[in-house]
Amino acid sequence: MGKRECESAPDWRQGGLPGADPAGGSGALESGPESGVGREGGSSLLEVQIAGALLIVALSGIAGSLLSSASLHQSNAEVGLATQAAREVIEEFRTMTIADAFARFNSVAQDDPLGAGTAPGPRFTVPGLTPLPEDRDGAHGQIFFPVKNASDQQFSETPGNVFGLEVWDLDLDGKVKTSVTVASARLAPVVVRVRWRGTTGAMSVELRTVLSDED
Ligand SMILES: [Ca+2]
Ligand SMILES: [Ca+2]
Repeated sequence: MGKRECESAPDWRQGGLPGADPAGGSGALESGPESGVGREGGSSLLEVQIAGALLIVALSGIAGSLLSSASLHQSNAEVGLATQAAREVIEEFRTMTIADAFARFNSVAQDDPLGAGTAPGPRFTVPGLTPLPEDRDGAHGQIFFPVKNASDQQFSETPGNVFGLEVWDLDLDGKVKTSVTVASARLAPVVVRVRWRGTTGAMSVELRTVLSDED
C-alpha cells in the first residue's frame, strides 16, 4: 500500500505556522504569536523542497550573516541532524496507510494498533540536539495531523487545519467539510517539526508534506 508525498509545491505562508504543545503534542495546530517559525525567528535561512516535502528552517538569536564560521558550521550540522530526523519520520509514514500513521503517531493512546500506549505518539527525540527549555519532556520533534481536536478521529478540511498546503478535499468527495473521518481520508497534510536550542538560540526545522493513499 504505497503512499507518496505530494509533488506540488504548497503555497505556504511564513506566519501562522504550527504552534507547539510541548507537553503532549497532539495534532491540532494553532496559529498565533506563539506559533512555530514565526515566533522562533524572523529569519528563514532557506526554503527548499526536498523529495516533495517542504523544508522550513528558522533560527533566532543572531542573524545568519553574523554567525562566525565555527558557529555556522555547528548550526549547519544541527540543521542536518534535525532535517534527517524529520525526513526519517516522513519516510516511515510512506510505508503505511494514513489511518495507520495517524493511529501510531497521534497523541491518543487508545487507538494504538498493538494496544494502548504501545505506539510512538507525536513526540520524538533527536540525539545530538539540546532540547528547548519549554520542551520539558526532552523531546525535540513533534508530528502534526490536520485534526481539530487531539482526541478526534476526524480530520478537518478547513484552511487552518491544512497547514497552508492548499490541500482541501482530503476524502476526495468534492466537498470541503469541517469533519472527515480519518478512515475515509485519501490525503493527509502533515507537519514534522524539530526544534532545539542551537548554538545561537532557538532553532527549528519543519517538513511539510501531503500523505496520499491514492495509489
Ligand atoms: Ca495512537
Ligand atoms: Ca472532502
